[in-house]
Amino acid sequence: MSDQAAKPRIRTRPKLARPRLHKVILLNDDYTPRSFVVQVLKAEFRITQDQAYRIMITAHLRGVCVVAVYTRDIAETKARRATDMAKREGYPLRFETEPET
Ligand code: TYC
Repeated sequence: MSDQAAKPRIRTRPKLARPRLHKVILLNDDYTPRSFVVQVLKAEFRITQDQAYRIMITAHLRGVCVVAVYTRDIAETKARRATDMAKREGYPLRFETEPET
């Protein structure tokens, strides 16, 4: 048998854990108009009118709705931009982020 036959296969590149994803969560409030919530969702997240409406109405009825999941940086940036967009118009609409379990 050849000396080179049974080379152990050594993993030289350790497996990296995938970065944890973070949810962007839309919070309901009593003041922001429904149409404005839909407008913000469409502007900041790549979703259709229909998807935006469903997300808005879910938050309206249940108090919160997950909009999408991203890596932490992107989730935080989108939540901040969407919340700021509402703030500039004087609405209390809020988006928060939370790590996925
Ligand atoms: N509850 C608001 C209203 O009745 C509409 C609304 C929906 C606001 C979803 C925020 O995340 C929200 N005008």
